[in-house]
Amino acid sequence: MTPAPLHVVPGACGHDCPDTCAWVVEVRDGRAERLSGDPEHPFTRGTLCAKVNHYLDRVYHPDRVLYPLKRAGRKGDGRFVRVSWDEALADIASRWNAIAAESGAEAILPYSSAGVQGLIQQESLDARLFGSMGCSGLDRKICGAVAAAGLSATIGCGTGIDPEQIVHSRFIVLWGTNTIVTNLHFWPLVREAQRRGAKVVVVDPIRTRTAEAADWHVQIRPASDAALALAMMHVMIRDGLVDHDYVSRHAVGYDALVERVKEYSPQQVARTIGLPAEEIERLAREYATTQPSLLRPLIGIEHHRNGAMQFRTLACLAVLSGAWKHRGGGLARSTHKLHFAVLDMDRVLMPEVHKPGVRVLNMRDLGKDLCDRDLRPPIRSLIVYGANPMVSMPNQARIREGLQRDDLFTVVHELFLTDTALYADYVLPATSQIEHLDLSPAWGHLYLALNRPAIEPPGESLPNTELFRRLARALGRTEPWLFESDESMLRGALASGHPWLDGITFERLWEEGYARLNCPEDWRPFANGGFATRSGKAELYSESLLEQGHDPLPWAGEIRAADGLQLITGKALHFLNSGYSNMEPLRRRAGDLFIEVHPEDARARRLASGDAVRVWNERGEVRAVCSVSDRVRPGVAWMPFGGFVDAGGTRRAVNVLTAEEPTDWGGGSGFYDAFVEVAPAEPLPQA
Ligand SMILES: Nc1nc2c(c(=O)[nH]1)N[C@H]1C(S)=C(S)[C@@H](COP(=O)(O)OP(=O)(O)OC[C@H]3O[C@@H](n4cnc5c(=O)[nH]c(N)nc54)[C@H](O)[C@@H]3O)O[C@H]1N2
Ligand SMILES: Nc1nc2c(c(=O)[nH]1)N[C@H]1C(S)=C(S)[C@@H](COP(=O)(O)OP(=O)(O)OC[C@H]3O[C@@H](n4cnc5c(=O)[nH]c(N)nc54)[C@H](O)[C@@H]3O)O[C@H]1N2
Ligand SMILES: [Mo]
Repeated sequence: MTPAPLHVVPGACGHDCPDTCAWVVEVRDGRAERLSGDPEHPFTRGTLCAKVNHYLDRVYHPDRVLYPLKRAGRKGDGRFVRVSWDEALADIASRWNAIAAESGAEAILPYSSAGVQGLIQQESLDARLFGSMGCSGLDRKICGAVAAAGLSATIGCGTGIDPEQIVHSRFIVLWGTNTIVTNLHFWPLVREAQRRGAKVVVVDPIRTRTAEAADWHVQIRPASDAALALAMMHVMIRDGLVDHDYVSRHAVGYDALVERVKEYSPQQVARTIGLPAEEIERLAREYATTQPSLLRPLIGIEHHRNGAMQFRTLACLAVLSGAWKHRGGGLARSTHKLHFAVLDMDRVLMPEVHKPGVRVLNMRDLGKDLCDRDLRPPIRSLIVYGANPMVSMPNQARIREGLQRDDLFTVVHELFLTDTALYADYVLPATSQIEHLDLSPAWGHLYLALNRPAIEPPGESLPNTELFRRLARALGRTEPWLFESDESMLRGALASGHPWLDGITFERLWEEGYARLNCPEDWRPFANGGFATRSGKAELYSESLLEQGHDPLPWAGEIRAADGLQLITGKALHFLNSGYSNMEPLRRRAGDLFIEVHPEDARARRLASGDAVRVWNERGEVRAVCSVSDRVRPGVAWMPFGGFVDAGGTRRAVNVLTAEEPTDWGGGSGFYDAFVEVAPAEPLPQA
C-alpha cells in the first residue's frame, strides 16, 4: 500500500511570548505527524522551546474540550454534559438579550487576553460585536502596558530599537528579564554580541539561568531599579559622563534632573538597592563609557507598585548616555507597536461601530468587580476566551468567590477545562493554532508570519472568529461586518499602504510563511531625537505627569516593605503562563510547587530543603516544597507562576497570595509586591 502523501504546512506559534516562532507542520492523512521550528527563519533558527516541542501532544491531548458542554453540577465541581452548538448558542443569546434589556449590555463583560496571540483570533470580530452591543470594555493592562506607559513618559513610546541589532551592542543590560527562559530565541543574539566583545549584565533580584550565564549579575533588591538608575545618573552627571550634545539637543528638564539626582548618590541609596556603593559606581561608569550600550527590559520590573516609574527612569538613563545615536544602542523592548502601527488595525477592529462611553473594567480587578455588590450595573454575565484569569490574575480566592456566584452566567471558550472553565455555565471548544488561520505579529522581533491551518479542527471546536460570527447570528444580528471572513480581514489589515508593508502581500506570506517588515536594517529611531512626547523631546521633566498628579521628575517610587518575605512569582520554563501545566511530562519536569528561600531566612524559620511548607499571607495559603537556595537574596522568595495545583494537590495557584495592587500609573498590577510567611506544614501525603 502506498503511504498517504505528506503535506508540509508553514505556520507560526500563537502563544503569548516574544519569540513568535515560525514552524512547519508535516501532515499525513489529515493528521499532524511532526511540528518543528522553521530552520530558515532568522529568529526561530530551527528550534522550538521546552513547551512547544510538545505542541502536538497538546493538540491531540485526550483532555481537549471537543464539544460544547453545559454545566450539570455546582460551579467548580467539573460536571458537564455535552450539548449541541445550536442549543448552547440559543441559550446564551436569549440570556444575553434578557440581561441587556433588564440591566443594559454593560452588565455583560467579555474577558479576553493574549492566550492566542494573533491579529484576528486575539481580537477582531469580538471587538465589533461586543463593542456595538455596548458591553463593558476590558482594560488589558496586565502585561506590557505599564512598561509602555513608563517609557512613554520619557520617550513618548514603549518601543525602542529592533532587538536583532543587539549584535552591535558592546554593553548589554538584561534588566529584569530572564531571556533564557522567556525569550529563548533572543539568547543566541546576546551570545553573538558577547562573542564580538560585548559585556552582558543581568539586573535581577534572582540568580536566574540568564544571570548565571551573564558576565555580571547585579542582584538588587526588588523594586529598587529606579533608585539604581537614579544613582547611575548621579555618577554619570558627577563624573562628566553624560552625552551633553545629545541631551541639549533632544531632551528637556536636564537641569531639574541634575538637582533631583543629588539625593541619589550610590552611598545614599546603597541600602535601598541592597548593593555596595562601589558596584553601583562601576556599573554606572561602564554603562556610560562602553558604547553602544543597550538596555533590554521585558516585563519583570513592571509588576511592582512603582512599575511605571522603574521604566521611566531606565528611559532617562538611555537618554543621558546618548546611546540612541549608535547602532545597537539605546533600549530594546517590545516590538508589538511596530507591527500594529503599520497594519491597518482600525480596518480590523472597526472602532466606528463601537458604542461610545461604555464602562471599562480593568482585567486585574476581576475578582473585586465580580464580588462588588454596589457595582452598577453588576456583572451578570462573563464570556472568557484566550485567558485563564482564575490562575493568572491576582487574588485567586476572590476570583473564585466571584465565579461561584449563582446569579452570574459564565461562558468560557477554551481548549481545556481550565480552572476558569470549571466555573462556567457553558464551555465551548476552541481550535488550536494549527487549526485556524491568522497573521502573527511578534513582540520580540520584526518578522510577520502567516499561520496557515494545517489540520481540520477536531470534534466541533471553532476558532474565536467563527464563535463570534455564530454568536452574532444567534443574537439576531445581520450587519455584514459581523460576518467578514478571516482571509478578508487579514487582507484588509495588510492593505494599509504603509511602506514597511510594501510587497508583503497575503499571497507572498501564504507562499513564504513570513516576511521581515521593511524597516531599514540600520534603523536608529531616536538618533536625532524625534520623540513622540508633547515637547517632541525626551522628557526628563514631564509636564504631563505633573498634570496627572505625579512627580514630574523621576524618583525611586514607592518601594513596599512589609513583614515576611517578598515573593516573586516568575515565569516557569515548562509552562506558558498557565498553559501546559495540565500536561505530562511537563508537569513532572516542573515538579511539585516549590518555594526558594535564602539560607538565612530558612534558618530563622527552621526550614530545610525538601520540607513541606505552608506559604501564606492575609489573602490565602498554598502548600509548597521548600528549596533552600542562594539564588534568592535574603528577604526574598521565589515561586514559579503557572501550575494549577499546589504541592498538596489542591487546585490553587500562587496568585492566591497576590493582591489587585495597582501600579503607580499604566493600570497594571503589582504582583511581585506580595509578602508571605513560610512555615513547616504537616508531611505531604505520599504521591
Ligand atoms: N517559559 C516561559 N516563557 C514565557 C512565559 C512563560 O510563562 N513561560 N510567559 C511569556 C510572557 S506572557 C511574558 S510577559 C514574558 C515575560 O518575560 P520576562 O519579563 O523575561 O519574565 P518575568 O518572569 O515576568 O520577569 C523577568 C525577571 O524579572 C525579575 N524581577 C522581578 N522583580 C524585579 C525587580 O524588581 N527588578 C528587577 N531588575 N528584576 C525583577 C524576575 O526575577 C524575573 O527573572 O515571557 C513570555 N515567555
Ligand atoms: N503571579 C503572577 N501572575 C502573573 C504573571 C506573573 O509573572 N506572576 N504574569 C502575568 C502575565 S505577563 C500574563 S501575560 C498573564 C497571562 O494570563 P492569561 O492571558 O490568562 O494566560 P494563560 O494562562 O496562558 O491563559 C490563556 C488561555 O487561553 C487559551 N487559549 C489558547 N489559544 C486559544 C484560542 O485560540 N482560543 C481560545 N478561546 N482560547 C485559547 C489557553 O488554553 C489558556 O488557557 O498572567 C499574568 N499573571
Ligand atoms: Mo505576559
